[in-house]
Amino acid sequence: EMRTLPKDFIMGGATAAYQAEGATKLDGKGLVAWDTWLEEKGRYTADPASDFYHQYPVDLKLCRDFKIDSLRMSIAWSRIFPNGFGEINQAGVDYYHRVFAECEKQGVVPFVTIHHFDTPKTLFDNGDFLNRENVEHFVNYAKFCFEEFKEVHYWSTFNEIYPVATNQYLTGVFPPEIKFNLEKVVTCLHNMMWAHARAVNIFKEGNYEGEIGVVHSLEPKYPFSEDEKDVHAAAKDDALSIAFLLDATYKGRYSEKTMTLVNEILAANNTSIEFEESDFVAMEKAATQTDFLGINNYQSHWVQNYDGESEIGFNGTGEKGTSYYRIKGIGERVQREDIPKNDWDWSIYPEGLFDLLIRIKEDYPNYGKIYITENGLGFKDDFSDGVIMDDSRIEYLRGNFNSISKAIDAGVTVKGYFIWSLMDVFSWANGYNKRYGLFYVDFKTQKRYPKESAYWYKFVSETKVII
Ligand code: BGP
Repeated sequence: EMRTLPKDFIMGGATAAYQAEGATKLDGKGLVAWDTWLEEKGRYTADPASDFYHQYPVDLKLCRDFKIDSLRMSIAWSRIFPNGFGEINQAGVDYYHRVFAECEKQGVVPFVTIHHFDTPKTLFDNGDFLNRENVEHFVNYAKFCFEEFKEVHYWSTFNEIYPVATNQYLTGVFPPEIKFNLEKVVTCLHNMMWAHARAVNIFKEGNYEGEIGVVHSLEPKYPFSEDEKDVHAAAKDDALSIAFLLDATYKGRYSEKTMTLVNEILAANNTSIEFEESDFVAMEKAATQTDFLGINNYQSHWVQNYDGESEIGFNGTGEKGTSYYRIKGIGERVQREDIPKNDWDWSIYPEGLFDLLIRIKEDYPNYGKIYITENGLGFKDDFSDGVIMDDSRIEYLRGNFNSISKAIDAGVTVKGYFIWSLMDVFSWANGYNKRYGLFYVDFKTQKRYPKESAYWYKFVSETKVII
């Protein structure tokens, strides 16, 4: 028997400014660290990406035609404030008003992320979120957005705080390429959660219309075996990557259990952390008035005990089997042979999403409501004469939708889903061969082609039956 979704369940598509817009230097946009970093690497750049800067009417028309109710997108901070603060670039402000007007015209609801991996370069070079001055700049930028873009009624403060912290300071696959610095990781996590809280409080104090939340990347961590040491390794990985952020979001401080594990990780890396007590005042206030949790979930991990030095193998090319992940003081993430993976070694395990949703309901009963803000399958899609038969993506989606449907039946409030991604976009650390879109993008001509999955998605959106 086929499962269903609630009638009012939102079916959306997700994008991010830097990955979709292109036009990285057009109309007064300020630089981001990625611009220079990618040029130096020489592998690929984010120009023109999917040219959303010019193609947004085409993409929004596709949303309408394929029954995509909502577009998750982000505002590029450096289009508005080229230097991160101070002088305003009116062309950038006007651009987003045009995009939102087009959303309105096509009946597509914008879900807007304020920060999606693209801090203006001046602030990034000055320490990004390790520097508490930049928290002030972020909060002012967020406030500017609430005041200016009244046509937006769904706001996310940040996209994926944990990947920001770890890709920048643990695995080093994002600029500034710092590796294994756990002190910076935890500082970044905390400062961003404090910044998030302050933005939420401003939104609520200002009585702006709509909902505000945060988007966390949440990838369940299971022990690889029942061995006590593996159980402990998984608990530590979970504490840093999941509990730390959910505690901050919904309790406004870190629970003793979480901090014991996080302190153990820090101690193993010869460091420690102290927080400013006053930060928790803003965080506790925000915890009671956060409207929703955005969940990005692609995969799950199995963790075993690891006693050696930290070492990372990052698969950014889609050469299957090239990744490894071993972190001193945490553990080693290992593949389970019986669980399928994509070419980038990401496990395909829809049960993980179900477990995660249940866990949130149990551990954070004040979570409000959940939107799945990203989920999808990275795949080297086969393009033949305009036809893309992406059955593995459909199968992936079906599994995850079934998990969501089961979780809803078990009492979890999940109000919508945004597939990553609406159309093929630029992938930060993988470039252009890792495709996720419902719409195939020929990056040379910028022509869009609906994949088989787009027709599947349309059917599910219309009927709410998971076929
Ligand atoms: C999330 C990001 C997205 C997107 C996605 C897919 O971490 O929020 O911006 O990139 O992952 O990841 P990737 O492009 O690395 O496959």
